[in-house]
Amino acid sequence: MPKVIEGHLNAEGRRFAIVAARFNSIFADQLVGGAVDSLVRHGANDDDITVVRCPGSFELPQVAARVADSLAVDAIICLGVLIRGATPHFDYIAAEAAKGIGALGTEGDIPVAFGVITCDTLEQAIERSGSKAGNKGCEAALAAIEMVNLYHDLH
Ligand code: RBF
Repeated sequence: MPKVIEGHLNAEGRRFAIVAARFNSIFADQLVGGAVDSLVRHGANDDDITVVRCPGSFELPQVAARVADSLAVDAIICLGVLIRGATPHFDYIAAEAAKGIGALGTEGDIPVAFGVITCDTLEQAIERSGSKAGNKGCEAALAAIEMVNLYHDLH
């Protein structure tokens, strides 16, 4: 049998920051609720979860970088909702968010989860923020829990 190293899903005693964009807040708030619920149901303490709000998904990497420097947390969960409009703006913001959040996770010491949904339609946003396609905030929180434990085991 090969040796397998993988993080488990126990969030007990871990500290998390959720950095969430306010844009498209009907959906963004649902992602925040899903992420908090997921963390608490996996053992995290309410007091160990800090939610930081920023204007839009473009700002997520900027804020998350400062959160990584200033708050003593084990992982950061970035949440945002991008809905495609008539202009290419969506693509610029999505690229900046993905690149910046990815770089922070690669270059920093703690895992940074990418819970930004990129939707072509309002219906897709509804589906991904707590209906047919689940809640992507929940899924990002699970990824963060797993990564915290994985990094712990890899030490
Ligand atoms: N932020 C989002 O999180 N989701 C969006 O769908 C979104 N669409 C935008 C569309 C336009 C035309 C503009 C100007 C901004 C949009 N933003 C969106 C906000 C963006 O992430 C950022 O907060 C602002 O550009 C200010 O830096």
